[in-house]
Amino acid sequence: MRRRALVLVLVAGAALALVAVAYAGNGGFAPVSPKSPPASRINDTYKLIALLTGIILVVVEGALITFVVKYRRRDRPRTAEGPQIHGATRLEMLWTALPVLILAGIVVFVFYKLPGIRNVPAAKAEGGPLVVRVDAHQFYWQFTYPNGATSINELHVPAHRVVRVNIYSQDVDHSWWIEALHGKFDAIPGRVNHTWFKTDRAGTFVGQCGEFCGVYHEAMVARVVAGTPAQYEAYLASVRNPQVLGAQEWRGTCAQCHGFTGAGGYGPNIQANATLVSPEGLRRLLMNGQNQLAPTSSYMPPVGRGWNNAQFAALEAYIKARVYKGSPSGG
Ligand code: HEC
Ligand SMILES: [Cu+2]
Repeated sequence: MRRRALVLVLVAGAALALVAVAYAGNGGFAPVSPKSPPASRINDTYKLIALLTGIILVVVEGALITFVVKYRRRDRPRTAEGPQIHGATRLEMLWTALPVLILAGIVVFVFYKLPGIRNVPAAKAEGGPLVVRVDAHQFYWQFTYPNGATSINELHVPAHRVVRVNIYSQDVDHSWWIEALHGKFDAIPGRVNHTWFKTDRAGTFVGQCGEFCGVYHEAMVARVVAGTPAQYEAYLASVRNPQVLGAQEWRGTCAQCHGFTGAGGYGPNIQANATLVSPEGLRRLLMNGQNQLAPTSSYMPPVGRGWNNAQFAALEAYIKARVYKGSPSGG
């Protein structure tokens, strides 16, 4: 009677667990569905390994449970010895060879898929891939397009176009990862990594910095927005506008620590800080970072390292127009 109740509870528990997974759809249980060739090749590899390990799990656990039930003690005395079996050559060969074959199969499959994940297609028909530079910063993503325009946290591309991403870091290790589009690639200071993608549809694909990089690591969310070629061109033209760029810079970087109005947060209140309206002082601060103001142990990273003049100018103009509340002449 008690045993039957126990079995019932276990079965109900297992059923609930499965229902939860099914209901959640893909609630983080499996990888997101791929929308670009490298991601779908990675996904194929995941599926093969999941299938093989799934079969192994069922076979091994099934045998274990069967044997536990079948060869249970029953009413034999506790001290009774089981039969002493020695040597089962065929079985031993089998359980040695099979894992070797399975592992070899996985290795072959991975090496078969790898070139399609790593090598950027030549895309000759479109005049070569669209090459975009990604700079990882504490704590935002910066994108530089072939015409020199930049954007923050949002990368716009034409859908169905091969995009090569060159990945740089301006400070510490980060990791560039848009799960639906490609694998995870580290952004390492002093080194350039690259990956590629080609979205199979228009849409927005969200990614997250994949390497813990400091206090606002979790805020390093990147969006890849794929649209028509005309939408892409229009976006490039829009970020040429210093006001748009300045707003992106303020919101994507400074506001994170100083608040949207500059009233303070992790970083101090800077609304009336004279450095904001001193172009040289501001550049020095943004290129080098700072850790001086007592009694705080918080640190401002060199958020503007690698910026060009247009980027600094756009930020200065935005700050003057929208943030700075001190005396107009500055300090
Ligand atoms: C990761 C958090 C962070 C970000 C991002 C950040 N700051 Fe700071 N900021 C700080 C901290 C912390 C301090 C105080 C530094 C210290 O202790 O010296 C600071 C100080 C400052 C100061 C005061 C310097 C002084 O000596 O009075 C100014 C001005 C400033 N930040 C402007 C900016 C601007 C402009 C941006 C965006 C381009 C920005 N900060 C981005 C954290 C940040
Ligand atoms: Cu990061």
